Amino acid sequence: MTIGGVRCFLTTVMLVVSTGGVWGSPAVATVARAGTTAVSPASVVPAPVIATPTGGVTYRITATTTIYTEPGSTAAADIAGQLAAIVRRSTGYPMPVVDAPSATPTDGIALLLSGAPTAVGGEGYQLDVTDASIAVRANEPAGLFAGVQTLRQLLPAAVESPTVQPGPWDVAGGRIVDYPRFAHRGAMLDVARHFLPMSVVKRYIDEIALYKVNRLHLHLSDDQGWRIAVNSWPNLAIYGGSTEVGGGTSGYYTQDEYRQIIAYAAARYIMIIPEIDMPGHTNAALASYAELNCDGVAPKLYTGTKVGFSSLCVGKEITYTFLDQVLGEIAALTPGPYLHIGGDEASSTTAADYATFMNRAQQIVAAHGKSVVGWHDIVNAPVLSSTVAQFWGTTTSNAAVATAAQNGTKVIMSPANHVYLDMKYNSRTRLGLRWAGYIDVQDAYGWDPGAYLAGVGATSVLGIEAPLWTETIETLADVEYLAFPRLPAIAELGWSPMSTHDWTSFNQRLGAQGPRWRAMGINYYHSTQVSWPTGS
Ligand code: TNX
Repeated sequence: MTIGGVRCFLTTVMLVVSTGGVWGSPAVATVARAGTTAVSPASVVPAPVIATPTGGVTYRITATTTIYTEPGSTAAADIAGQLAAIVRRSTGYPMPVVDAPSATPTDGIALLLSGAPTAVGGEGYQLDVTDASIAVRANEPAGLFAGVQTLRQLLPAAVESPTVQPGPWDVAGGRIVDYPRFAHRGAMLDVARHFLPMSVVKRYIDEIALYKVNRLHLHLSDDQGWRIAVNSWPNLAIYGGSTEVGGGTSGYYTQDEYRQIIAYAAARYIMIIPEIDMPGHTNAALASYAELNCDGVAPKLYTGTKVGFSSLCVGKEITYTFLDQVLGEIAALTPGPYLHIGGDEASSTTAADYATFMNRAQQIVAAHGKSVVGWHDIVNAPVLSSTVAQFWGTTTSNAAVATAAQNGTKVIMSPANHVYLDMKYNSRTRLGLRWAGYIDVQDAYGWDPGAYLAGVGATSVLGIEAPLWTETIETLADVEYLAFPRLPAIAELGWSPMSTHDWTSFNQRLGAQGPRWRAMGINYYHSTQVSWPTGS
């Protein structure tokens, strides 16, 4: 099979899967004991499209290794700087970053924007490891970044350690040619139910970037809190952001902090998608401004966990002034093309009001130059052709979503019973909820986003997203416990071709991440479904 002039080694992919015992398990077992042994290319998560090892060949990073980058590319230099920072900490080597002397460096690690197959597109890459050098080649910086995430996983797990480790630092020889299945590979953090400070968001960005996630959706407002400063409506953050579930001390991001989050994410090739949920899930806003309520009376701040009791006042014109000003400020702060306007569980808004409201809200977003993402409830209103629906149901058929998809609406797949990271793993899980069922790793991994929802084929699917709602989540450790190991499983569904989908091989590769997470200090859940190497 040929795509854009490049042979697609489907048979090779099948070989990788079926010979996982040769390239997978033994290497995984060795990593477990030493944490410093070269890792097989077959251990990477998400599974690469093609991974072809070169037997008996190893590249060793030493104190004299240089990182070469595409001359004149500040993006390549920045990516190299991030790689160097990780490798310097654990190896103690200087790892200088310099412009590549030629298009084919004969030593060191090269990050180059030339020579990649056209078929890997903007986010893919080719990675070659010989005994003399490593070369990551991509068409765009995003592809270089993805290739570097693969390279991190090819290095011994101890490379992620914050302190100097003994080494050696070997990378197994071979070639990887890799590119994503879906454009949208997302994670979502609900910073409204419990506020998560910028440091936690940045750390989560680092963690999801390693698995080639390229979208972070921030759920910035809900009944319990408003989490972003809006200059035209200052009480939203000052008053509406003053509490959270349980009533603890809370907060919000200043606009400067929000910009910092965007820049931090952008440097890791992650787009921020901000969500202001409406017309329901709006108690924090209604409590902050009496005039937004139909009866002109502001309700109290809310610290419980019920849903569906609040609604913006659809019949008042000030509601649309509010939308225009709030969404206008957020659009101006956000470089990405999307504004998420929620739209879920609007049970206190009539169907007719919901349609009226969503119609105007979509026009307002369009007037600010952005496209709407909405929870899939939005397809119950007329949608613009640019509006994207995020499916969060627990069934495999939804007539309204299927009809919308057939009319051209793109869908982000977030089936709650597979990807809701706030669901408990099992009845003994201390954190999380259970309304969509227990979700262990096999449930998170065992489905196909392109063939899941009846009438919504792969071409209608923009991608996949794993939301983490925070009714029961308060700290980074809580976030990590629910996200790992399920987030990497979901990330693989977004990136890897279905031809690589195989629980037995995935289980080995996922287990091999355990020592990495230990080195990174990630508080992951030791699911009994995963073959963790000894000691991880
Ligand atoms: C449903 S999913 C919600 C959220 C809750 C979540 C808890 C969706 C669009 N709405 O308001 O936080 O369940 O799992």
